[in-house]
Parts: sequence; structure tokens; C-alpha cells
Amino acid sequence: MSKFYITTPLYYVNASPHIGHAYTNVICDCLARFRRIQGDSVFFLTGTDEHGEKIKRAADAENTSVENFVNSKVSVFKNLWNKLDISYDFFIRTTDNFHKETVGKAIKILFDKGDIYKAKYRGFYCMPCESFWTEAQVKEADGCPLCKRGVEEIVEDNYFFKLSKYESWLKSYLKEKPDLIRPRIRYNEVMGFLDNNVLEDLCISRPKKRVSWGIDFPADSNFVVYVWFDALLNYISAVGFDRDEGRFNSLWPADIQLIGKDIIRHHAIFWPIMLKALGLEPPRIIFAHGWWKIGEDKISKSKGNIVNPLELIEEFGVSALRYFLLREVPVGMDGNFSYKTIINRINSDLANDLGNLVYRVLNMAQKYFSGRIDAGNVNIPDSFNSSLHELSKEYAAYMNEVDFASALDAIWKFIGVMNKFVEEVKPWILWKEAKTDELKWFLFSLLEGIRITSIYIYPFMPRVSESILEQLGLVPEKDIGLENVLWRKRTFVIKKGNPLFPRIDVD
Ligand code: ME8
Repeated sequence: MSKFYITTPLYYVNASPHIGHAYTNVICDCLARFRRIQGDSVFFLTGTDEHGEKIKRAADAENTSVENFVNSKVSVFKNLWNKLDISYDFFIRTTDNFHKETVGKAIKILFDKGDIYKAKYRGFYCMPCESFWTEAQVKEADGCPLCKRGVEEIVEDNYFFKLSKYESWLKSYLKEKPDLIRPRIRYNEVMGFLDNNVLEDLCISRPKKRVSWGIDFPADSNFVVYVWFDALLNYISAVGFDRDEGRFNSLWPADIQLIGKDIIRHHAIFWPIMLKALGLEPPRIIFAHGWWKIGEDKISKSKGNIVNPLELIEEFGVSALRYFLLREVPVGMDGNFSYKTIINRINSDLANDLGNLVYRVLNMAQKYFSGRIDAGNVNIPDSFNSSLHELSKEYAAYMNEVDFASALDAIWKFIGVMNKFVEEVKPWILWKEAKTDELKWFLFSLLEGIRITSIYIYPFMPRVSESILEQLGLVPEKDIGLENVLWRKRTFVIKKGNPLFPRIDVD
């Protein structure tokens, strides 16, 4: 059994979560569930990023105290994760006391080491992105390089973290570990950035007269800590850094940190350097997925083109939404969101291929054998054998690579084999000709095939997997586990339910 520590970004609470936030957490949930059914000991962390002027202003706009505002937004996020079946183990808030203490301690360690100093700062600030840019960067992008909006010039005293001191270390570390930043296109982006730019020291404080809502800068109460420096430290504060050594050593380094490609530099440059300076190992993998877009535009709260995941759950159900997000676009690439594509996916893959198969087979089991099918002749059909063999060989490899589209393809190939088997064997003829043994073998094969499929799809659609197993008369808590994907002799006692995925009519 290995440990598996997985993290999502901490989302800003200045607005409600949209489909992009849902996407990252569904990816992490799928990986966490896969690791659990593989028998690993998983720690899955998510949470909220609650400091900074952007959040204070959002609270002011709602005429409420910032404390009330962040508390109410946190419930909105938790409610969404609950509805999306996100099985996180811990929800961290950057306003948690233990986190604030860790940030203070980390800064003190870096100060004592000589990695933090005070100096005059001149820069260009983008409030929506909570990011500072140099004059050259702003000129080149004609505004904020991330969101293209206007920026504010700022000159003030501040504290700096010596990123530059670690530049050559980072370059050689990343050269040695070309698989740390994934997919490869993001690794190349980061290496290209490091090759073409000299790293400047990072301004990690904000004067309180300008930014009042944040963690007090240790030993200088005129300042608060820069939100990114505060938020990145969550990944170690959540697992006991400088508080619970045993726990921390058993979980750190994180095995995979999922982010969107928008925040790759913070995670692939600032974060490993912060860790190195603190004497800690970088995470094993930083995986940046692509963006959901509408047309050419990234879906984003500041653009106002958001798609509300709660409405999609209401309309299509949580399993269909999870399936769509994980199947439609290879993780790492951008995807275009449209109702048409989600409906097509549901009707073809879920209602037709999977839902119909389960419904028909359970119906036949009910009709021909009153729902009780024992093993009889348990020889696995040849076509099942080769397809399942391939699936069991490929599944874990694809899942470990976060290649969900290929993992689902392999599962759906087997579903295709089962559907073809029904068409070829023509059970209604076996019934007419009273070939009971053959009919039983046929149904047992399909039930066993469906049972195995339900385990493979569990990380993607846990509810569907559980519902199938219950309809097969099995106990999900006991039967979901990758050790159970082997073909076995057993007796099924069917408890047929409703169709899993009703077809969606399109006008
Ligand atoms: O950046 N497509 O928080 P944030 C796919 N607080 N994913 C998207 C997306 C889209 N259109 N829009 C957002 C922050 N995301 C910081 C992080 S971590 C220490 C601090 C997802 O609320 C994606 O995961 O702006 C992206 O990286 C994240 O939301 C940004 O969330």
C-alpha cells in the first residue's frame, strides 16, 4: 500500500464556483478514488483562498463583513463538492488559525536564513489576478499578461523573497526531472520561461494601508503577507508542517498537485523554490490541465461567461456531468463547452452503450430466470477474455498517467464487445429453443462483465457503479476494489432498478 497525497488549487471565494473549478476537483476525485480502489492510502486536499483585497472588495460590494462573506462562500463551495461527490479528506481555508500560524513560521524560517529582505518596490499590479508584473511584461502584453486588463503602477516599501538565489538550482532540478511538470507542453513552457527570463525576487508583503485583509507579516504589523505566498503554503500547512512532524513526513512530498494551466508559474517556479528554501522536497508531479472555453474565451468569473455546475447537475445528473468532463477532452488540453456535446455524450455513451446494456441484461435475467443466475458453465467468452485482458493491462497505466480519455476508451471497448455479444448470440432464440444452459451461460457472462465494468467506472461515476452493483445484488462497499476485477464463479440475485441514464430528447 502506498500513500497518495493529492491537492487541488485553493479557489478564491470572491465569486461562486463554475464549471472550471468543478473540473479540477472532479479530476482529483477520479484519481483519489482510483487510488483508493487500488488499495492506496489517500489524502485528498481541497479548500479556499480567502485573503486579499479582491475578496475584501467583494465583501464590501455585498455590504457585509469580510468574515461573513468568506464564511458564506465557503458553504457554497462545500455544497458543490458534496453535490459532485468530491471525496476530499480535508478542506483547508487560508483563514484557518493553524494555517496562519504556519505561514508566520515559514516566513520566520526564511527570514532567519537571510532569504527575505526589505526594499523599495516598483511594479504593476493586476487586482483580478492578484499578480504583480514588471514594466517590460506589461508593455509586451499591453496590460496584464494574464487577463489583458489594465494594471496599476505601485511604488512602496515591501519585503522580498530571494527567488533569484534559487534560479540555477530550479533549472537544474527541473532538467533532472522532466516528468515533474506535466503535460510536456507545460514543462516546455516553464523551461522556456526560465531560459528567457532572469528570475526577480518575489515581493511577498503588502502594506496594510493598501491591503487590509490578510495574514499579518511576522514582526512587522504594517504589512500583510502576499496572498499567493500565503495560499501556496496551504499544501504543507494542511499536513502538519512544523506542527506534526510524523504526519508531515508520512505525507510530504505531495504525489500530484492538480492545477489549471493559468497558475503554472506560481506552482512550477515560486512553489518549488519556496520549498527548497524551507529545506523541503518539491512535489512529485505538478499537473496542469487545460481550460474549458466557450468559443475562443476561457470560462471565467471575471469574464462573466460562467457555466454553473449546479444547473448541469440538476439537468443531467452528477454522473453524466462527471463523465462528460472526464471523457470529452484529454486532461491537459482545452475543451469547448456546449450543451450539444454534453447531450450527445450522454445519449451515445451512457444511455445507449452502457445504460441500455445493463437494462436489457437485467431484464432478461428477470424474465428468463426470475432474477437468479448461478455460474453454471463459467467459461469466459473468447471475445470477453481478450478485451478484459487488455483492459486490465492498460487501465492502471492510463489512470496513473491521468489519461482518462484512454482509460474510458478501453472500458467502452469492452462495453462494445458485450453489446456485440448480445446481438450475435440472440438470446430470444435460445429462449424459444429452450436452450437453458446456453442462455444461462450467456446471461452469467454479461452479468459478470457488467460487474467488472462497474468497478472500472467507479472513479469516474461512483454512484453509477454503486447502483449497478446493488442491482446485481452485491454490496458496493465490499465489492468495489481492483482486486475484484477477476472473472469468478458466483450466483447473481438481481434487484432490477430504473434505467441508469434516460435518453435526452433534443428538439
Ligand atoms: O487561481 N477551465 O484561484 P481561482 C478549467 N486562488 N479550469 C478552470 C477554469 C476554466 N475555464 N477556470 C478556473 C486561484 N479553473 C488561486 C489558486 S492555489 C495555492 C491558489 C480552475 O479561484 C483551474 O484549476 O482563480 C484554475 O487553476 C483554478 O480554477 C483557478 O481558481
